[in-house]
Amino acid sequence: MAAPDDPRPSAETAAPGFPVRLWRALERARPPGFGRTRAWRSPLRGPWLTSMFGAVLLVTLPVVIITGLVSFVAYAPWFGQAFPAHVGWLHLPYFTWPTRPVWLYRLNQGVHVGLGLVLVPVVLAKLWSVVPKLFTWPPARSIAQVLERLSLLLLVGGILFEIVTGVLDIQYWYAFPFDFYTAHYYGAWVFIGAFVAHVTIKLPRLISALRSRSLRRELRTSRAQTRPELADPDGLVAADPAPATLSRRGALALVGGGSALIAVMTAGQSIGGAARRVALLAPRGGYRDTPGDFPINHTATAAAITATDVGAGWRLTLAHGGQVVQLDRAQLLAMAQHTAALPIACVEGWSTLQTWTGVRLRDLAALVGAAHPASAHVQSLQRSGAFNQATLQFNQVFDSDALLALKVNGTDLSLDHGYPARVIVPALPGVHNTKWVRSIDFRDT
Ligand SMILES: Nc1nc2c(c(=O)[nH]1)N[C@H]1C(S)=C(S)[C@@H](COP(=O)(O)O)O[C@H]1N2
Ligand SMILES: [Mo]
Repeated sequence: MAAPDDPRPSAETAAPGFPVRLWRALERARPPGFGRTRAWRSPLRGPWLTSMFGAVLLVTLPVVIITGLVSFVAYAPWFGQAFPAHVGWLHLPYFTWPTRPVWLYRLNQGVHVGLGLVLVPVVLAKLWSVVPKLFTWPPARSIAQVLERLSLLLLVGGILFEIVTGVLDIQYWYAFPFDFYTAHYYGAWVFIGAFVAHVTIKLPRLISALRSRSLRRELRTSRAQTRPELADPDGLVAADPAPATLSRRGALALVGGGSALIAVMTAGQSIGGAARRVALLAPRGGYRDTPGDFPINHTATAAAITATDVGAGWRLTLAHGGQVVQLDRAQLLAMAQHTAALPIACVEGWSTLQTWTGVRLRDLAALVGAAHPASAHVQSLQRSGAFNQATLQFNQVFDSDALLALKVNGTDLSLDHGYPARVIVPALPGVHNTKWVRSIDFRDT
């Protein structure tokens, strides 16, 4: 029996009113390892340390959440081209995705993926700091606690699911039998719900716990001087703490160092330049970012584009209502050429800034008398896959830097980058910059 003045919950006490029979049945069903509060002995565990990690996540996770949901809107889901295509009311309010600043999507996606990865050590540290609570037994002593633990299951399960599906996607390892985007999207909403509930319940506790110790003092406390926090009603502090093998300062440095290392090893995929060379964790990190060597996402071989597809017989078909115009590459090169430095920014977080030359999309629209089209549907020569077509908004067609690119960095497009012609539009999500373009249909409605 725990001493009556011991506020720590233990397996031996049940809340008043808890059915004794049920409690005994639960005791008999106790799985090995559960309910052994004395098995968790780190003297670092306590509300202050948990709240430090919690505070970092409280400030940063909303940024990951918002950029993720914004990315969905950037795909222009009203054209039925977002993943997943139909989400009902489960999205941010729609707005026309702007074309300026040109780095908008690059920044959004770099932050979503980069910050998401950088926070993994913090998430793991926070889980470590509360792990004894996952093993308490009986699993709940009251209805309120059942609900709380259920929300924690969604919270912990939700974030781990988002991390795993996110990482597997950017590493191109489709290890699961369901659609990544659909799972990641709905998983996000499960997590968001649990996150909001958790913050609402825990915020006062977080504030009081942060006030219980001084960060400045902790940063000056050595391992030898490290003592457990005061016993807390949540039972985070070890009942039988072992001597410290690490100071709190050391624990914070370990987690911060892990995050910094991930930052160094991934940021280069979004920033480019010399940083890309040390972006060893990023699958699109190996490129030198020189004119002839910047990331290729899907090769011509993978897209089954053949030499005859893009040979002398290639024609670009422009359509608007009943009007149809066909142009070969020489005719496109004879039109007014425009050059713009624009990024390709993939949903997976990597991006690259290159200098593109080609014909303005609005000049192509004019050829078929499309003065004010609502949208433009671009179709690739590529026969299969989900990325072989895209619908552009009006502003994405009429921006002065919106191009059907024929060249990049002064030379003809390579086959892998979309020869004979590809779309490049400012701030457009990478996936909609269709390569190996076959036709553009300007639509008035
Ligand atoms: N036809 C076609 N266009 C495509 C793709 C594709 O698979 N097929 N991939 C898209 C994606 S997801 C991105 S991020 C960019 C990458 O362009 P890059 O390979 O030239 O870097 O092209 C886009 N255009
Ligand atoms: Mo992409």
